[in-house]
Amino acid sequence: MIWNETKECMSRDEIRNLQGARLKKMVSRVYHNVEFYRKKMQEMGLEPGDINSIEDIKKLPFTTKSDLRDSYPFGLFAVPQSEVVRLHASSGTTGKATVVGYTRRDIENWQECVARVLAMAGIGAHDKIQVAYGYGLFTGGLGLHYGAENLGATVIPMSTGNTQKLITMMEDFGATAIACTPSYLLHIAETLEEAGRLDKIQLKAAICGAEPWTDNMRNEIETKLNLKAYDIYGLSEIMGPGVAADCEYHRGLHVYEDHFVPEIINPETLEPCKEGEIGELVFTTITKEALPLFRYRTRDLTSITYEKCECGRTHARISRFKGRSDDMLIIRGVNVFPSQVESALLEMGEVSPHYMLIVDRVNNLDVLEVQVEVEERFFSDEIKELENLTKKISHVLQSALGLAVKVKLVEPKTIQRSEGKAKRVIDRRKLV
Ligand code: DLL
Repeated sequence: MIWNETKECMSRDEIRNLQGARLKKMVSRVYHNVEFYRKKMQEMGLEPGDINSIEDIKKLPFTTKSDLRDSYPFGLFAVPQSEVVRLHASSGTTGKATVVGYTRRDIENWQECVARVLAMAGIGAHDKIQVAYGYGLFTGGLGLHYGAENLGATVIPMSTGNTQKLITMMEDFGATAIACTPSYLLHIAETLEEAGRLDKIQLKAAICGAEPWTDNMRNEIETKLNLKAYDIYGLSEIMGPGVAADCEYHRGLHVYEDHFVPEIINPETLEPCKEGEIGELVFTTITKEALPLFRYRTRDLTSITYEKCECGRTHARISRFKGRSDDMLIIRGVNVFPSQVESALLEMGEVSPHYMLIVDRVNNLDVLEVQVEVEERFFSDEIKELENLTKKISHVLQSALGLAVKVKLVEPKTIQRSEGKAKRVIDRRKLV
């Protein structure tokens, strides 16, 4: 398959013309099929006929995660349910998931984008790739899986959770590539090192993403495992993994602009940022059928360049992420909002609303500790009661967050109070 020449090396004019034509069609379809957007456009005095070129994208309304949450589960879908072939979901601030849907064509486009990412990393039909992102509602596992199959590679669908088995299969099957979060890959590397088995593996490429990581972390991964590590970005609302990825030059992530139109805005003023200036990344989907979104505010902070890359690709590139403009934490690839912890704790009724999230990286794995204040009596009574409450809270939080959590109960007034905004999170992870 010739990914490069046909789709990734168009001139800037060709890209903009293609985007304009696709945007025009998309806006008209959405106006007729999605009440939410029709109303928004009507309020702004906007009609589909007002969108004629890519420059007109600025006339469209923004979409936020809370718009998706408010229309839970399918309110923003633009096709009848019979055309939806897959659903995925990611966690949201109030415990309700954000639901995303795909038509058959959406899945085809998704697997093509992921196949491009893998091809850019030098992976092909002769490779065996272990997919060690979580399978299920999270888009990581199945997203990488279908992309790799589309490319013709041999997929080993590991999912997460059993590092020893993963390592055994990596050796026995002779895996040549792996896809997982960068922190998990470092953990795998350390486990291999401790077992003295680093020389037994044949990995040559790693496709890492779903959480922020730095070039230092990339160097560490590459040196320890003797492979090349590539950055893959995406978010479920827009598609999942494969919205953007980097090439062998690592000069930013190429955005698949034939499907997603990126903009960088100032998150306060909502005005566009200049090329190279850091701001919030916003995406408009121009080919999505089931869940097309106008100007979706990702909250991810980055900058953009439209210069052609040394590799020859012409799509816009975004720099590695500088953080988020909201308070979402990403722990082992799972999105965690402090407010989710709060509502889960408060629903239990037995604990005070004073809590603190402490995130750390132990043996390269992110660990979340939740400290919760409980009544004095728990410390004077039988130790059993304290243990039972700890277990109960761990259980409640694990099911609310979809993540194992260490719970530490503390005495009243231990957690620092604040008169202004409460500080709920201590993030001790240093991105090495
Ligand atoms: O994390 C999709 C994905 C799966 C991407 C596997 C890459 C690999 P969500 O769970 O919806 O989707 O989380 C999306 O994760 O807005 C970013 O804040 C963060 N994120 C994803 N990739 C990267 C990356 C998947 N390469 C949120 N670098 C996004 C930094 C990333 N942050």
